[in-house]
Amino acid sequence: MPSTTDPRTLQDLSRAGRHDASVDSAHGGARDRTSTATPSGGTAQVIAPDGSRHAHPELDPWLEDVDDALLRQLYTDMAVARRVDAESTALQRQGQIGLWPPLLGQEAAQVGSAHALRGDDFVFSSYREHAVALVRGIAPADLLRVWRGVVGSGWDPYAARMAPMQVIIGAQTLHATGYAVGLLVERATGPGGSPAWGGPPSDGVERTSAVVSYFGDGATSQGDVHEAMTFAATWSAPVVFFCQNNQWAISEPVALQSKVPLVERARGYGMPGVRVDGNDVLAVLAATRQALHRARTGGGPTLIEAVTYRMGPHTTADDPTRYRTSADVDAWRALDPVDRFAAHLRGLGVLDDAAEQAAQDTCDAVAAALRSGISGTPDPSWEAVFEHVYAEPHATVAAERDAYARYLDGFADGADGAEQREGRR
Ligand SMILES: Cc1ncc(C[n+]2csc(CCOP(=O)(O)OP(=O)(O)O)c2C)c(N)n1
Repeated sequence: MPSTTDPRTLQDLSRAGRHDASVDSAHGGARDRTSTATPSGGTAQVIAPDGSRHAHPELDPWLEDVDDALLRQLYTDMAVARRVDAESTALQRQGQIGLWPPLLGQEAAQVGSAHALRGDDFVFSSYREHAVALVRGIAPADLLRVWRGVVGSGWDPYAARMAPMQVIIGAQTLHATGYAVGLLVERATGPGGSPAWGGPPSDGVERTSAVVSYFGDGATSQGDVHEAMTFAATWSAPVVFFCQNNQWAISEPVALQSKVPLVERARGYGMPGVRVDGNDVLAVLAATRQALHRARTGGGPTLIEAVTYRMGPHTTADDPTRYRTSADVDAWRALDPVDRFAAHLRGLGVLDDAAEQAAQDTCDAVAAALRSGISGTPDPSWEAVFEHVYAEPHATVAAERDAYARYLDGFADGADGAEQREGRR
C-alpha cells in the first residue's frame, strides 16, 4: 500500500515560522484514491514540532495573556482528553459501551479551540469532540452514557452550552447558523437593540456571544455545510466554522473530498478562512480567539481549517490498516500534539517532573471516576424510548408502545411475561 499522506502536507506542518493566517495557496494535491493530499500553502503555526516557539505577527497578539497557569491547564486538558480516550476505548472492548470514536491526535485542535470560548458561547459538535466537551465542564462518564446507549444526551445542553453530539455529519453547521441568526434577532429586538445585519459595526465592541460548529473534512461534502456557510455569510452571523481536517472521512482521504484546500472555500462563501496547524494548541487557541472576536463584533463568520490527523481508527468498529499505511501514521506521530506541547513547556521550564506528575495524577483520578461512573450503569426501562416523543399522549406512540410490549411478551416462553419483559430490558 502506498503512503497515504501527501509529503507536502507534512513538510508544511514540519516547517517552523509559517505565518499565513489569512490563507491562500494552491492545492496541487495528488488525486489518486489513497492520497490524503492537502494543500501546499501556508498553515499558521507558533510551536514547531520540536517544541520551539516562533513569532507569528497575526496570531501572537491573541496570545499575550497566556501565562504559565494557562499553559499548564492546556497541557493537563490535552493529557486528560488522551487518557479519557484510551479509557473509553478499553471500556468499549470490555463491553461497557457499544462504540467509541477516538480523538487520538486531535487533542490540540479541540482543547485549543475550546479554551477560546466564553461560558456564554454555544457549541454544536459532531461525535468526536470529547475534549471540547471536557473543557466545557461535561463529566467524562456523562460523555460515555450516550455511547452506552442509555441516554440521548448525557448532559444538559443549556447548562453546558453545548448541544448533544450530532451523527448526521454536517447538520450541526446548520444548527449553529440557525442559533447564531437567533442571537442577531435577539440583539436586534432586545433593549437598545439595532439590526446587526446590513452593516456590521466596526468599533471592535463585542455585542453578542458566538457559536462554534465543529465538523470534519468529510462533512464538508454535505450540502448542509454549504447551505450553512452561505447563509451565515450573507447574514454576518456570529458563528465560527471549525473544521478539523483529520485527513480521513472513515476510509475516504480528504483529496477525494475537495479539489482545493478546504480553507479556500471560505472565499466563495464570502468569509475569511484560516488554515492553522491543528496539532499546535497555541496556534489553534489564537486563531479561534480571533475568529470569535470577529463574530462577536459583527464581523460575521470565519472558516477555520485545523490541519490534524486521526491517529486511531474512525471508531472502535473500524480497521484503518485496510486503507492506510503504518508509514503514514508514523509520519504524523512525529507531529504528535501532546508531545510537542510538552517539549515546548519543558523548554520554558513550565513543565517539570513535579508538574508532569500532577497532570498524570489528574488523569488517574479522571480515569477512575470515569470507570466507576459508567460501569454497571443501569439500562433504561424499555418504555423510556416512547416517552418524551410528544408532550401530550399520542395515539400512534401508544399503539407502537403496546405493539412493542406484545413483542417482548412473545419471548415469555411460558414464564411470567412481565418478569421476562423485565429481564429483557
Ligand atoms: C449525512 C451522513 N452521511 C453519511 C454518514 C456516515 N458517516 C459517519 S462518519 C462519516 C465520515 C465523517 O468524516 P469527517 O466529517 O471527516 O469526520 P471524522 O469522522 O473524520 O471526525 C460518514 C460518512 C453520516 N453519519 N451522515
